[in-house]
Amino acid sequence: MPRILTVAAAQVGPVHLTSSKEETVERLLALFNTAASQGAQLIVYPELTLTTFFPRHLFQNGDELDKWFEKGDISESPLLKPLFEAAAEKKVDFYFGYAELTVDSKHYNSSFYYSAELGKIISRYRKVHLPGTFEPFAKADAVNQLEKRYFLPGDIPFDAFRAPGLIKGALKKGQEATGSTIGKGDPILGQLICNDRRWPEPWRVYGLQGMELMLIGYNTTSHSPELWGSKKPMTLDEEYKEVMFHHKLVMQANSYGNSCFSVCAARAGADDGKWGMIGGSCIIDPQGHIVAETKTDDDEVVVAAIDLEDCRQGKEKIFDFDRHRRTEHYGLISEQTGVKEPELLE
Ligand code: CDT
Repeated sequence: MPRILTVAAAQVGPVHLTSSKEETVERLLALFNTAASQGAQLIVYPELTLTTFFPRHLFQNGDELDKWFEKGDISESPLLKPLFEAAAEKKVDFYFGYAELTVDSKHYNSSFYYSAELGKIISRYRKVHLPGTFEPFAKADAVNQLEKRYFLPGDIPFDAFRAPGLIKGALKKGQEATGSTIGKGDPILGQLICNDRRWPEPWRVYGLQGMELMLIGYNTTSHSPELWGSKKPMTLDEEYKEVMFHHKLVMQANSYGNSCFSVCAARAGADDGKWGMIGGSCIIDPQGHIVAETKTDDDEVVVAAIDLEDCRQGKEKIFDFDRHRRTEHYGLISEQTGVKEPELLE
């Protein structure tokens, strides 16, 4: 049975150090209206959507740092009120990445999922894989990524969740007829943030919960030789292409390997005219094909109607986990963090 819904990636172009959060929210509303006018029922915004990618800069702890964060419960934020209102009025769900400062002063790189049907946030997530370094690089012109300094690793499990109201005729609890309920209910969603997408483990944990649609926001710098570690010297243009290649590689491969759709949205372009970040916001199908993709590094929306029934082929054949996975061989994945090489030969 078809289970069709229309999804969108809302890519956000440059946001400068001097940009106010209010002017950024105006842009997010314009993207919202464009996506909604094209029938989007679910919009994915980027990671740290409200500000420039501040972890590239060194700030002192305290007010200088905390001004980049949203304090307390984001659902009460006056700043985001217009977006919550638009979503409630137009009946559009959205995923949103932001810097979270909890009431007990913990800093996280977070996202949430707002359900228009229920009129509230129904799922929260905090980025688990924090890239970069704690200390800035000594080299004066290095591009830093101080996420380990500014954020705690996420403490929320990779919990898949169902979002109501997106698919007509979705099977509900208590309506089960004979036969399996698998692939018949409301869509099963997962959330990740940026660097998480490069790690197969979280995808698989979601995949094992039947996840059908992964939502991801990202800020991916196109020039960061200290962190990307390319062996051969590259021009800026070559670097951009290489970073874009790896972005699509992990999105396509992990969507394929878990037989799910995915939607990812970039904070793209050159913040302050100099800090390059890739675009490449896209919607990917369970066979790993890109079905829609942005063409610029600016504010841009892509929209596609997807049929979650298309997840069934992979989930029931080549990636039927129940029949094919061999967990007796996977122990190291959860027991060991770093690499232990076999002993040297005589
Ligand atoms: N924001 C974020 O996680 N960015 C990382 C950059 C890695 S280090 C240059 C990413 O994986 O895209």
